[in-house]
Amino acid sequence: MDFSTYFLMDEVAVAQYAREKIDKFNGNQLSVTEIGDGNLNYVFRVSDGEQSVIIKHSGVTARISDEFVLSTDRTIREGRLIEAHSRYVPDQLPEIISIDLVMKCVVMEDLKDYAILRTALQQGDICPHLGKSLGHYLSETLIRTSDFVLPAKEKKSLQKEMINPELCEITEDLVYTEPFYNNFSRNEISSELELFVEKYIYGDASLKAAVAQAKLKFLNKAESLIHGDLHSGSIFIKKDGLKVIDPEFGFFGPAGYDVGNVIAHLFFAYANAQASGREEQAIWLKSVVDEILATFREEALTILTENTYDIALRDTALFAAFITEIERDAYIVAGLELIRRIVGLAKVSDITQLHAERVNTEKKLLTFAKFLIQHPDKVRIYSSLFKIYEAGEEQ
Ligand code: SR1
Ligand code: MG
Repeated sequence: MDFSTYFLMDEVAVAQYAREKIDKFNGNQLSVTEIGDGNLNYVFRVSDGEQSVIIKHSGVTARISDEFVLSTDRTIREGRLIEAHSRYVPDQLPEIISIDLVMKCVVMEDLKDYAILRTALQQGDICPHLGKSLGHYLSETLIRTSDFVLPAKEKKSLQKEMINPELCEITEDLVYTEPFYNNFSRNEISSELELFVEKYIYGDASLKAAVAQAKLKFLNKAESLIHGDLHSGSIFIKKDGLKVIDPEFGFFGPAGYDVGNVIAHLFFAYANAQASGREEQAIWLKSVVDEILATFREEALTILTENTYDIALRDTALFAAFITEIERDAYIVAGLELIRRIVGLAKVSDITQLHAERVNTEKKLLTFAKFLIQHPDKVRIYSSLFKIYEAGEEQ
């Protein structure tokens, strides 16, 4: 096989690639398994029985559907983004071993000692460090890549490298547009949910007006280098740490996008725990969301206070306003993410695996999501986001 021209590799090709290109395998006998469960790319685990690596590789269309035709460079960008974020949180990202510009693949550390957060949560796991670890990841990656800390020219040069129009377009369509209109074929709801969605989502003009404002922000606000798809399948955990993977949707966008995504997926996990009778875990999940937000706020303020390099931006009131605005954006994004995963393409198993409780859970989450999108400024009246969720009605 010739690896000097791009082709879409299968397991056999990846084995030969690894034998030829990865020093530590040195021509050894290798086993290769495709283990990806994402929507876009292929993920191969390569092992010689003792050591293993992950090879992430992209095709010319998305794995989920050929209707998404995408540049294979997305994997290169993803590798570079992991390297960029690794400057701040090296322990919370996989080590990048090599990036192949021709074969459009990234060789990285195999996180075999870690579990996927979504799977672990569905199995009932409790992971005490989760809130602090995620708050730390979010503050380090989002605040240190903002204009306060990253020198303007450096930020603009990284922005050029991280520009991501194709995958941003997927987000613009799937998160900010399609779930709010009944004429998109990629939306899919059960017949029991139809009337509710027709009336309260497709039929709500003021909701659409709030979403329009949020979409404009996503299109315009080049605030921080964001992950862009921070759901519980992109987070790997173990007893004493976590690693964040898969930032293929990353670009310089609104910092609140990542914070809001994490919150939404913890609500999915909470709803799953509640519907499945895992009360202790549900109580713990509430504290995780509070801890993420508290840690984010505290660490963001410290980073801004200690590292704002531009004298003209060194203003305590500005720091506080900046963080408050990120939180506000995050509430709105959490609402959008909840709606798009219930109404639009790319559902989450936390919800699809529910049976009798599914429709009521979906309605409750949709009602909560609408509140977040339409009334982000009212959130601070409540001691916790869960109080709003539990209230269960439009406020
Ligand atoms: C076509 S990709 C569908 C979704 O999967 C990813 O997880 C992103 O959230 C994207 O919107
Ligand atoms: Mg992904």
